[in-house]
Amino acid sequence: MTSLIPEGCPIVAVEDDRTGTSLETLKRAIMDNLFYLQARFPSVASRNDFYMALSYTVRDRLLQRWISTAETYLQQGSRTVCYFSAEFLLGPHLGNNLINLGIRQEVEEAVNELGLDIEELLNQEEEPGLGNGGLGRLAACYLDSMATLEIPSFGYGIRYEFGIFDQEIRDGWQVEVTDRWLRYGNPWEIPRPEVRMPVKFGGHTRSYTDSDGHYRVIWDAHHVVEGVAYDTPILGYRVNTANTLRLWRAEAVESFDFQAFNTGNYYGAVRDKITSENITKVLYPNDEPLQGKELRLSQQYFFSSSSLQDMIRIYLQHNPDLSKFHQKFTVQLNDTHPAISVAELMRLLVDDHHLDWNTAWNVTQHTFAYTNHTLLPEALEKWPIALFQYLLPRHLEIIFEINQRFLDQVRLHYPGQSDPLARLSIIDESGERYVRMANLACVGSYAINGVAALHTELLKATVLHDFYQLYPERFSNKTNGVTPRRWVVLSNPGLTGLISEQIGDGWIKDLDQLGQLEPLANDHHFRACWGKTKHDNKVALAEHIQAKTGIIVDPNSLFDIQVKRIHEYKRQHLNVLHIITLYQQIKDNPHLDITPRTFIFGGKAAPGYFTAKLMIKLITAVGDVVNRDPDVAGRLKVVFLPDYNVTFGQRVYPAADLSEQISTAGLEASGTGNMKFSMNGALTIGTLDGANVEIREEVGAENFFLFGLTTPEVQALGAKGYQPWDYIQSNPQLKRVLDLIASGHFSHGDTNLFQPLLSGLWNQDKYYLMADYQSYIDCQQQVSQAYQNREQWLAMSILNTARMGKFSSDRSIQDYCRDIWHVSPVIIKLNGGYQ
Ligand code: Z15
Repeated sequence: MTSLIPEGCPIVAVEDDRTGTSLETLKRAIMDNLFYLQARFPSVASRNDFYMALSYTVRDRLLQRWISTAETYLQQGSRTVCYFSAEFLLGPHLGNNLINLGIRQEVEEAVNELGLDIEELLNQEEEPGLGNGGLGRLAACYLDSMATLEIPSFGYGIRYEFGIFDQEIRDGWQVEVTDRWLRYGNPWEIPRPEVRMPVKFGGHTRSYTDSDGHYRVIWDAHHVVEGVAYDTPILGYRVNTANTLRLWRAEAVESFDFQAFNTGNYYGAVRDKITSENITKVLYPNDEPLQGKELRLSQQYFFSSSSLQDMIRIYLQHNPDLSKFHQKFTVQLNDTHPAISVAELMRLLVDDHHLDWNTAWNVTQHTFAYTNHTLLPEALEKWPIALFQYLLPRHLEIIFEINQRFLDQVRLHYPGQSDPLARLSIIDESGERYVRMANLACVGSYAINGVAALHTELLKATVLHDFYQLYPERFSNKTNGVTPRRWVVLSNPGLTGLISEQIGDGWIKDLDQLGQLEPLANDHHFRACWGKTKHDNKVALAEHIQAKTGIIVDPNSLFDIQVKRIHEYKRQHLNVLHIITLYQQIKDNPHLDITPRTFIFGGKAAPGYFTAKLMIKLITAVGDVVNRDPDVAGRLKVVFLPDYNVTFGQRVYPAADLSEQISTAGLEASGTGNMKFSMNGALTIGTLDGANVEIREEVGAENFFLFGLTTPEVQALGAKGYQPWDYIQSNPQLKRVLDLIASGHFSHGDTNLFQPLLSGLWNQDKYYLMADYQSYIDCQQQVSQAYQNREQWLAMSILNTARMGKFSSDRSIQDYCRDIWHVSPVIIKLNGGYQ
C-alpha cells in the first residue's frame, strides 16, 4: 500500500486527537474544534457551536475510514455500484454515525464531563431533507446497507439548497416554510471545488464528416452550467467502509462567452449567474409527482450529466478503453428521474469520446438498471417534445435514433401489428408528442425491477406489460427494506437493549436472528419487559406531543398511528371516517365501553395538491371537536403532528401500537413505513397492498389485521362500474358519518368547507373508501378487542418484531448485488491516521 506520507517523514502522534476515542482525547478534540473551527470559547459558545464542534470530532473519526476506503477502491479497481437518485432523505447524521462507529457511550460521557447534554446536541442538527418520502428514504437506507455490507458504491444526486419545506399548521391548514437547512453550515459535507463538470443546455446541433470519414455531431449549447461536487461520507455499521454520497450544486460559468453575450450588460451577466444557480435551489415537493416543469427536467439532466462525466473521468484514470466501462460500473436508476442518463451516456460516448454507435449502445445497455416505484398513471413521467427540443436538442436526436433502432426490433417481433409498436415507442404520439421516460429507461437497461412482489406482478401485467412480453428476462422483484441501524438501534435504544440482552447483538447486521425471539413470545416475564419498553416510548412521545401541540394524551390508550405523505390513495380520510364513527357511537351512548385510543397523524401534502391539504384540515377539524367534547371524556384523542420528517419518525415508530397501512389495494408500490412499525413491535391494520402482503406472510395472518378489497376485486368492481352510492345507501352508519361532516359539525357550521372531499366520495370515490368502509370498521373493532387482552397483544407484538428479518435493507441490497449488479464486498483495512 502506498503511504500518503513522504518517505522519511516522521509520523507524529497527531492521529490520536483525530482518531482516538478515549474520554480524555474526545474531550480535548471537542474543545479543540470549538476553538479552531468555530472560533469560540465555552462561555460564549452557543449550543450550535458545541454541536458543530462535536460533529467535526465525529467526522474526523470517519475521515480515516473514508480515506482508507477510497484508496482501497482505487487500488483494487473494484466493480462499483452508482445509485442515481434525485432524492436522498438522509435524516440526521450525528446519532447514526455515533452508532455505526460504536462510540455513542464514550461520546456521551465526554460531553457530560464538558457540562453538556448529548440529547440537546443531537436535537440541534437540522436534518438534510433532500427528499419527499418513501423513494428518497429508501435511497438513504440503501446507502447505509451498501456501506455496512462493504459494497463499493457511490450515491449520486442533487445538493438542494432548500430541501423539503417545513410544515406549519395554522388554523388547521398546512403552511409551507422554506427549509434553510444550510443556514448554520453543514459539518458532514466536504466541498470539492476542484471536481466540476460542465453541463450544457439549449442551443443547436450541427454535423460534419471528419478527416477519417466519421459522421460527427457538435452541440452548440445556449449556455453552460457547472456541477460542483459536495461529498458526504456514509459509514457502515462497525466496519471500516465509508462510502461517498456525491451531491452536485450548480454554479454559473462566467467565462462562457461572457464578452460576446454580455458586453456592457453587467446586469445580464449576473442574471445569467442566478439562472444557472437556480437549478439546485429547491427540491420539487411532490411525492408521486404530478408536475412537468422545465426546471425539473433541468435538475434531472444536470445531475445525470455531472455524475456520468465524473464516472468517466474516474474510469479513464486507469482504463483507456471506454468500451468496457460497464464492467467497472453499474448504475441503478431510482425511478425515471435520472432516466435521461441513457441518452446522456450515449452522447458522451459517441459525440465526446468517439465510440461508434453500436459499441456505445452495448456499453449503455449493460450499464443501467431501472427501478420502478409506482403504478399510478399520473406519476409516469413524460416530457413534451417541444421542451426537450428546446432544452436538450442533442438528446432528442439521440432518443429518436434509439427509438428507431428499437422499433425496428419490435417490428420483427410483432410483424404487421401497430398497436404494440405505438405502446412501446419511447415517443407518445397519441396527441401532443411526449418523450416517455419509463420507456427510455426500459429500453436502455439490462434489468428492470419493482419494489414488492405484488407491485412487480402488477407492473408485468399492466404498466410495463409490453416490455415484459418483449424482455421477460430483464424483470425481477426486489422487495424494499429499511435499515435496522437507524430504525431500531438509533431510534429505539430501549428495545435494542432488551433484544440484545436475550439474543446478543448479531441481529443488528443479520436481522433474521430476530427469529430467536419467537419462543420468548410465550414468556410472561419477557412480555412484561417488552410491554414496559413500549410504554416508556409512548410516555416519551406523549411528552413530545404535549410540548409541540399542547394536547395531552394518555400513554395507556392505544396509539393508532398513520404517518406518511398525505395522498388520497393512502386514504388518511378513511382513518378519519373511523374516528367519526367511534365519536358518534360515544355521542349515542356516552357510557359505551370502548378501548381508549390516541390517533396520531403526520405527513406533508404537496403544496399544489388541494385535496390533500383539505384532508389535513379535516383531521385537525375533527380533532378540535373530539378532543374537547366532554362526552368523549378523553377516551379518543386526535393529534396532527406538524412537520413529519425523519427525526420525528424516529420518535414515532417505537411508540406505536397500531400501524395504519390502508391504501387502496394495488396502489402503494411497497411502503416502507409499514416495515419500520412492525420492526418496533407495532401491529398492522392494512389492505393487501404493496409490501403489506409480504409482511403478513412473514408475521402470520393471525398477527396482522387485514381488511378491504383485494387488487383483483378492486379491478373487477371498477370494470363493472363502481357506484359509491350503493354502499352509502345501504349503510346508515356510513351515511350518518358523511352527513355529520356535511352538516358543518366540524367546521363551525360551514357546510361548504369539506364539500370537495365529500362530493368526491359520493360521486366517483376513485380510491374505493366507501367500498372498504365497513370492512375497515369491523377490523378496527377486532383491534380494539385484541388490545384488551394485553398478554395476547404483547405476544403478537413480539412475533411481529421476531419475524421482520426479511425487511432489513441488507436483504434487499444482497438481492440487488446477487441478481442485478454482480458486485461483491471489498474489505477495508484501517491504516491509522495518515498512513
Ligand atoms: C415515492 O416516494 C414513491 C414512488 C414514486 O413513484 C415517487 Cl415519485 C415517490 C414511493 C412509493 O409510493 C412507495 O410505495 C415505495 O415504498 C417507495 O416509493 C419506495 O420504493
